[in-house]
Amino acid sequence: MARVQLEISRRTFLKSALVGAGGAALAGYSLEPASAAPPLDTALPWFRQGEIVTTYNICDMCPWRCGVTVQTVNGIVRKIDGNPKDPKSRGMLCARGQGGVSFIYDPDRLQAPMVRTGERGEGKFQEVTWEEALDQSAAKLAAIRDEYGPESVAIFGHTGGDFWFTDYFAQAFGTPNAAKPSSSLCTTPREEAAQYTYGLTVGGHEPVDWESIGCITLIGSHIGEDARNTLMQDFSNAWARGAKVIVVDPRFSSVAAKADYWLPIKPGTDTALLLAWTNVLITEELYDKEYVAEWTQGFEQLAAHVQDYSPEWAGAITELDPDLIRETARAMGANSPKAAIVPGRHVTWYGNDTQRMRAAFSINALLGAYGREGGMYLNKSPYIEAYPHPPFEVTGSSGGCSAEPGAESDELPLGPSGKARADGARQTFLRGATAMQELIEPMISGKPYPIKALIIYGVNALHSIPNVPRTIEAFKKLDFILVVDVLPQEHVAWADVVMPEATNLERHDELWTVAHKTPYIALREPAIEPLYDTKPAWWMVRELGMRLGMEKYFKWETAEEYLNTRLTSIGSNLEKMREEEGIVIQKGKPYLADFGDASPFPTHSGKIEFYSDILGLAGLDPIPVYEAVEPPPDGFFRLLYGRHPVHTFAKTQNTPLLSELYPENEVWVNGDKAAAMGVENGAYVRLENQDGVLSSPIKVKATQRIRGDAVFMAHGFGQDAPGLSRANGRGASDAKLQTRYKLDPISGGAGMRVNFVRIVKEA
Ligand code: MGD
Ligand code: MGD
Ligand code: SF4
Repeated sequence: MARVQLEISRRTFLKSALVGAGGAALAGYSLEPASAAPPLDTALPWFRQGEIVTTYNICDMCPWRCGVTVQTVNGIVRKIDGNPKDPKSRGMLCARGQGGVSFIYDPDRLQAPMVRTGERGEGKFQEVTWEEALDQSAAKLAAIRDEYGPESVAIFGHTGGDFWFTDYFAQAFGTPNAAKPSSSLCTTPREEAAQYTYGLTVGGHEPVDWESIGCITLIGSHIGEDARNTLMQDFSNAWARGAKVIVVDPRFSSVAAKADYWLPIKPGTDTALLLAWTNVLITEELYDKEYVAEWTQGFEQLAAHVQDYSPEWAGAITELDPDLIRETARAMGANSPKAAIVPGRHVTWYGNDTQRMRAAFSINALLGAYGREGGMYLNKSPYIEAYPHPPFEVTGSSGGCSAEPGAESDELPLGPSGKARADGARQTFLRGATAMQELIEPMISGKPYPIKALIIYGVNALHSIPNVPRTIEAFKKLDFILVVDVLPQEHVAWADVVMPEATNLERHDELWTVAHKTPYIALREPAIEPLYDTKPAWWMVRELGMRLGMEKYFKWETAEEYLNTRLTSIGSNLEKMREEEGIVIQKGKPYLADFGDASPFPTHSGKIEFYSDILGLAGLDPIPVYEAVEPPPDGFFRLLYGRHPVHTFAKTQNTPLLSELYPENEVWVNGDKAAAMGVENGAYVRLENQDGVLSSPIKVKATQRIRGDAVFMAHGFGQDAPGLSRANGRGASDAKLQTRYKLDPISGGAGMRVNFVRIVKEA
């Protein structure tokens, strides 16, 4: 891939002293913002230098979104703390949340709107006024809409403000092709599995009833490295209380070190383990018989299905001791109903992921956990009305390309959700469920219909979507690319127009409404004025909408007006939200008992479905079946990847404080394997994948904490973006080694653990 640079010729006046000094990417880091702030009296600590102004916000350092309080003195953000009233943060933050101040004052930030002057990918831009950037973008979008229809504009969105582009603007503009990586590259299989099993989604906040859980099972979910604040608190409390912990992971993760049982499973074989656990729970009668009789259907079929799936059968497949399989099933059964397999979050692994998740959810039902104290509670959404805009052109979820009327296609089966959905058998439809990676191909081939323009809002497109060369091919073919970001990330170099956004601490946003045990609504309000010449997303979509003839959707002129209108429906407004410390908490209905005689499970049968007629009718397995995954070729390891505690995806590697804590990633290699290959701990190697793609150099962590058939690396490094003065060229990228993915036929999720690497020693 050609190395990109970000060259900016400036012709607009910028307020920033740093920009005035001449460069977009200045070396060094100062907590002082670039805007004209009053000189600081360094003899005094910050909290004595002026009035402390507290505002309420939602952390945007990762998608978990803890509620925070922000303390500002003389227009400078000094401290972010967890909002004690917020059900997610409860007054605490993780390291990345604490890094939020240094994220907004990163001097590498995008500072003004820009238009491309060189070739796409060269990274050559000229700064322009907002008028020019908006006029140019609107003219391009209008021309493409008029010639090819609104569906020919795709929108990729993530991060805290994605609602404005991916939901509001997309629906008003009329494109169904809006997608979020947090769906088909992350959670879609579990959401689909939950709907086929319970008729309910898992939702953004996994409903594990941590307060009194007795047995926690984690499958490929590594709390502590996956550093979601609330989960770390909940897990620690449950562990300190003496809850049993079972961890299934080919790697001895941080949480495995706290477990009663660690099952170092052969990668890709989890469904076999789950079926064997089901077998033990049923044959040893450890399941909750009353619950199963009252709330489930298909038990007889399930029992017949798993009768041959003994621990010995699974032991041969998973390379786990059959006695350990039996013992762990018994530990779950002994704690029923206060026992659950935690749903996990990033579950797009091997392309058979919905069935694996269904096998896990069936076990939770056998344990009688769903809707029971100490198991899994039932999430409830908070009550608040939507903004009363006229009906949108496109509503509900995007069907991606397969949503085109009459465009059901075997070649491109999976807009949102695969075959079952194409057969019209789905009960609900999630907008975010469009399979992002499936929108790339139509940009190249024009089939089943062309996608000609792409808006990328807060998505790190060259680090989050597998098969990077294909994405670049698509970038080359598109007629127009608009990027809205805060940093000069790698994909920014491919934009025609760049719009720099104000960060979460500099803007209002849509309300954060969280389905939860205690449903709640949280506020994001600015702590300071936007730095540089940046603007919030709500303003950008309104300005674009007005230029595109969409005035009827933008009767509100400011975010405050929009938010106040919504808040009126719960008898509140922005001022009252502030008095309530930024959070309104409502009452939930977490347990079955809260529903009286009614069923909380909106499936066809009104029961939890071990056997899914809908999947069966669509020609898919009605009960999960184990399917072997392709093994690594000789001399290759399976490439596993995941989170590092102080970084989020590929977005914080340049954040000054976080970069200092962990500047580059390492590749975990089994110690015996490393020794046999003559590779030393700490040595730099390259990884070459099955398609001959070679990584940048990466340091070896030789350790007995990983099996011999896989290697592991933290996601998000190996960036080729010269505008990122700290992250550029550090470590290696997992995404670039993922030239392949396997599509889940039910959810449209992209299984990314199907790539293999060999170790190439550096000369
Ligand atoms: P990030 O790297 O966090 O990941 O996919 P992404 O959300 O694309 O990218 C966020 C982007 O938003 C960055 O470009 C950042 O600079 C920008 N940004 C930050 N703050 C703001 C803001 O306030 N406004 C705007 N406009 N932009 C902002 C995550 C996705 O990736 C997910 S959810 C998962 S679980 C998958 N994980 C994963 C993996 O582990 N490995 C590989 N190889 N691919 C993966 N893809 C998926
Ligand atoms: P991963 O980080 O992908 O997923 O967090 P998780 O859902 O916990 O974790 C991968 C784990 O699965 C690793 O421990 C790996 O060894 C193991 N594994 C690999 N293959 C297999 C297998 O075949 N079977 C089993 N049983 N295990 C396997 C993702 C979550 O993290 C998400 S989606 C988000 S949005 C948040 N992002 C985030 C972040 O960016 N940074 C930090 N620090 N925390 C985060 N928390 C959240
Ligand atoms: Fe912020 Fe950490 Fe909470 Fe994520 S888990 S929202 S980074 S405090």
